[in-house]
Amino acid sequence: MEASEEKYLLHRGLLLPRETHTADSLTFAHEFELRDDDILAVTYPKSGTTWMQEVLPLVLNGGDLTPVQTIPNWDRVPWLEETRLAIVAERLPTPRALVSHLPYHLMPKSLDSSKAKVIYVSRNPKDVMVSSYHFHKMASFLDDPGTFHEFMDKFLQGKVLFGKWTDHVKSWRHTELGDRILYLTYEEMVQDLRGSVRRVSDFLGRALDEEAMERIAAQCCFNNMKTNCMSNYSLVPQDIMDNSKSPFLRKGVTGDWRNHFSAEQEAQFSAVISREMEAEELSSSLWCPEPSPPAHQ
Ligand code: PPS
Repeated sequence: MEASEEKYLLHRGLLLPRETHTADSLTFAHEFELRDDDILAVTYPKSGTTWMQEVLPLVLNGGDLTPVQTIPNWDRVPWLEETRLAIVAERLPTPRALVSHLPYHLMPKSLDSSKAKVIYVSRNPKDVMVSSYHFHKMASFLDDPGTFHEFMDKFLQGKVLFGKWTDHVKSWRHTELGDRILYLTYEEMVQDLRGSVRRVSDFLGRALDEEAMERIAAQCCFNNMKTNCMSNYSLVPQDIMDNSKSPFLRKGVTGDWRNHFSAEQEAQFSAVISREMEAEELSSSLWCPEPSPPAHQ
């Protein structure tokens, strides 16, 4: 089944939800003047965006909880490509933190000409797909996902939001950004949140004492974010995002794909992803992170 025109905008070959994207918002993003001290967290959808919208303001404010307790995530760390940016851009504090789902080649020119920094967060594509499948059930501005298998076919063909996962990850592995880009994985954030926050603060040159680090890690843990109405999308009207169908902060774990994929589906999925990542020099553990299985059952 093709994506509905009513719900999606086609932008440079990518499907984007009309609910939050317009031709104007995409032009605004394209022409956006990034500043040297801007920070952009980039993700393929369902890879840790909301998490970074929590982590970044805390790191940039030395662990002050005020922004994450008083400003909804979409205004506190807005999406580069969404309509809200034009509304809130002028009042963003400096240094500005933004998020984006765009591939590298659709970044504004100012990314190259500025010294803005990028944090690229990736997640195991099987868990990305599972998270996205449930998200499609609760978000009325997206097409119904159909069966899990139908959704898997669409995901592998890139007939989903922001196109193919493999294209996105590859585009951000080959940039001219040098030491201006930090690669993080959702899996390492789950495994060691404090260590991940430390990597972010070191990358951004923000010294944080142990107490601030502790406060940030506590604020950003799944259970806390799940109850933070500024971060859990409960402020969005239910007819747009229905948390009773599937909460936006759903499980927050690694490896949930095991509860969804049959052995055949897993084999088919992995074969396609491996083939498309074949030319990458990276080992599969880097682009397809998987926590080690327990030593014994
Ligand atoms: S979106 O729609 O692209 O902005 O979604 P995104 O925020 O990238 O991804 C949503 C998934 O991230 C999980 N999440 C977290 N996991 C662990 N800890 C914390 N603090 C956290 N915050 C968000 C969220 O639960 C979604 O994953 P699933 O697997 O569906 O639970």
